[in-house]
Amino acid sequence: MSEFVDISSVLSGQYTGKTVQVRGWLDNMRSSGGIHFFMVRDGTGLIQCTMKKGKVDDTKFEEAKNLTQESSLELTGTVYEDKRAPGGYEIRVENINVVNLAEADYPIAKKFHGPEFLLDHRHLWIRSPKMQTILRLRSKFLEAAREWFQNNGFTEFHSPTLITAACEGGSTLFSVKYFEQEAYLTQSWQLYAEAAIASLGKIYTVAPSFRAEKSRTRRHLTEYWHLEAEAPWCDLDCIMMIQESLFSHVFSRLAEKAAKELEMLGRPPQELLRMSPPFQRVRYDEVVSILEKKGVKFEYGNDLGWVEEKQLTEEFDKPFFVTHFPKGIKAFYHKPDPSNPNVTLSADLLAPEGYGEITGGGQRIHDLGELLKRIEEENLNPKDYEWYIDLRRYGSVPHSGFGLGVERTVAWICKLEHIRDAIAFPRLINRVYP
Ligand code: NSS
Repeated sequence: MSEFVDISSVLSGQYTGKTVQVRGWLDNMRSSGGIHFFMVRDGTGLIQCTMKKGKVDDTKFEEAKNLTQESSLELTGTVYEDKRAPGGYEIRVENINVVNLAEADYPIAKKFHGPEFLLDHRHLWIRSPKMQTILRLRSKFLEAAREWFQNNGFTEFHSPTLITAACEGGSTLFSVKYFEQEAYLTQSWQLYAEAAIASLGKIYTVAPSFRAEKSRTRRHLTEYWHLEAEAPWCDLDCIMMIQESLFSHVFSRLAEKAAKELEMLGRPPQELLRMSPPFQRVRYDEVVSILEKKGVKFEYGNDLGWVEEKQLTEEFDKPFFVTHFPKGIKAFYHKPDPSNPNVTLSADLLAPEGYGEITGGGQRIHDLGELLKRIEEENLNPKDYEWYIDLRRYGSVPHSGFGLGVERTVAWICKLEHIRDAIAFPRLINRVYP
């Protein structure tokens, strides 16, 4: 056991009056009237530490004058409750050990920097209070989601990243030289998940997906984290209800466990709770009429883009499902609606406030003949999908699934302007560094 304690536990008051050791990074420092004031952060919290001349060794007091922002330190001192200190507690330092004296020219000075500069210095910018808050909220979001899956009988399953056939159409595949063969980076776990449900039943994953998106938008990454689920014996309605139950759990957990982070990001927890399910279901053809009424130029049969989704979300104050997309704009595996085979049993979940699509999914084709027909209609090579087709030969059952874009969802929850801030090291059309 380490003799060091977390700053968060000091801020909780449990060490008041006691001597503790903390370690972390110097967020900033000032000196006045024979006292140095250090703000020290350790990833769990930020605390004021004061060092008074005469209370520490004189040379240490003098040396501390030269401490630089981001220096890493070990401090020993006594905890006092002090209303003047940010957070209400301070550590009065008795001893200091400088582990690494940071170079004086910390690139991220406390002044305005443009977005490209901050992206170039992302390795340092992730230390900023805003990035810390978002990354912590992202972690709590995934923790809550995993908890829901575990509580509801889903098994975590892992599918390969290197694959040979497109799931979501070939246009956004990244190709990789795989020895003498061409392979691709996966766009979704889905085809493999459909195989695994006959082994494990209900399953989920959280894994990176890759899309060679040529579009430079506020909601596209080329590498993003995909939370996906697949369930046998489940139809379109069932997969929408699964998502409602998942969001309901996540919202209440975040309101309970991440209230501070949500407040800091300008999203009061009550606002999340107010957006809890049920989520309205709106058919694609109704969407076309809504857009028409709003005077948005949109033709039946086109996919919803950023512009249309933004307009549409103005009509709703909670997430809502858009269902029954036409066959032509959905991947080959979507099950055509038996009552109107021109549309599919599909559902995308759109977030309000201009954010738009955060999940996509629906019911899959489970009939062999129907799948072969769709593969042919889409001009795909059945050879590329042989093993996937096989699943319809041996114990095929009705089944459904969905994929949730983690960054899109976090960006919406955190009210971010751009998806890049929902991930530590974003991969964008023009950026794979740092
Ligand atoms: O293409 S999707 O709509 N659907 C699938 O990939 C299905 N195979 C998932 C499934 O049923 N298992 O992508 C799902 C979600 C989508 O709603 C977005 O939230 C997110 O994945 N997504 C992205 N996020 C960030 N950047 C990009 N480029 C991106 N593309 C999709």
